[in-house]
Amino acid sequence: MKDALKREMLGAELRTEKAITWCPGCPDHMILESSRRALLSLMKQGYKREKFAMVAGIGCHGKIFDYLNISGIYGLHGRAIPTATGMKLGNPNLNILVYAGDGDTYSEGMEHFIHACRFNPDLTLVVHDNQSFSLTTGQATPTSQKGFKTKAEPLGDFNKPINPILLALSAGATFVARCSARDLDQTQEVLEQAIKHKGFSFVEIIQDCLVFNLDANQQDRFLYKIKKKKRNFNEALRLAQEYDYNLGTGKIPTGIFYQIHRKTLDEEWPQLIKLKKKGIGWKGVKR
Ligand SMILES: Cc1ncc(C[n+]2csc(CCOP(=O)(O)OP(=O)(O)O)c2C)c(N)n1
Repeated sequence: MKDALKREMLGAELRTEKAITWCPGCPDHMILESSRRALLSLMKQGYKREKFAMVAGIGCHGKIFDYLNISGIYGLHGRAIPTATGMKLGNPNLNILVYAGDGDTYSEGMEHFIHACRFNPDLTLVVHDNQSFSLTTGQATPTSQKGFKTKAEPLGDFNKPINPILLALSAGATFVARCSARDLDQTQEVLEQAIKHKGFSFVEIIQDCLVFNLDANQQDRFLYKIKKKKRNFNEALRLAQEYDYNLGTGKIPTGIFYQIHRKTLDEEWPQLIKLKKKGIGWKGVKR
């Protein structure tokens, strides 16, 4: 009885009983906390807990699946987005969050990322971008800074990093934002807006890896918040180019770069529109 009560209380706070095994001080803790606060705030605004679901990728970031108390699926490395798209098509009434790493999203899962920007499924993608494949002990990802030395790249990564904000904009994403994990208030606010957005919302969260990419820790002085306003596409493109993901150079704008309305994947599908209106999932089961 005591245990059941404890579980119920943890559930109400969206926490679980699992011991958190992220490194002390890892910004993944902060992404968990800003997500928890965003969901609790949305629940106060009328969102139902049982309508939230998540898919997590594989990596340090993916452990958020064990700590945030909502339903979902632990995905495969690189395949969190298609898994979430399937969930959304199965039950168009869910609000689905996808938690993925930069390795997960921009390396193994790059094609899914680009097509999600194009197809516009009504999902929220949260990328924990620590500029390294951290769970596998720190190899370079597509956003690692040029020259990043690792055990696998002892001479330094010779590739130029991609710019995920620029990529998402050019692929047609309808909501594009960047936050710093350490800014819990801004991250909470942006996550709420992203979840409310009808369509594919992409939230890139800059975070440190305290163990494998120490250079990525020195970025705070470059961060600044962009004005909250409706921005046209060219203005968003210009802002996106202020930071090229090579560390120690340029300003790093944070906030919502761009938001536009376009029909979502499920709005393009008449069968799904019907199910959505009835509030039921694929098999006619009331949810
Ligand atoms: C298909 C597949 N490829 C590779 C792996 C090995 N793998 C597991 S975690 C991981 C690194 C994850 O890096 P990232 O997505 O950046 O997340 P982080 O650990 O930095 O949070 C890799 C390469 C795997 N599990 N499955």
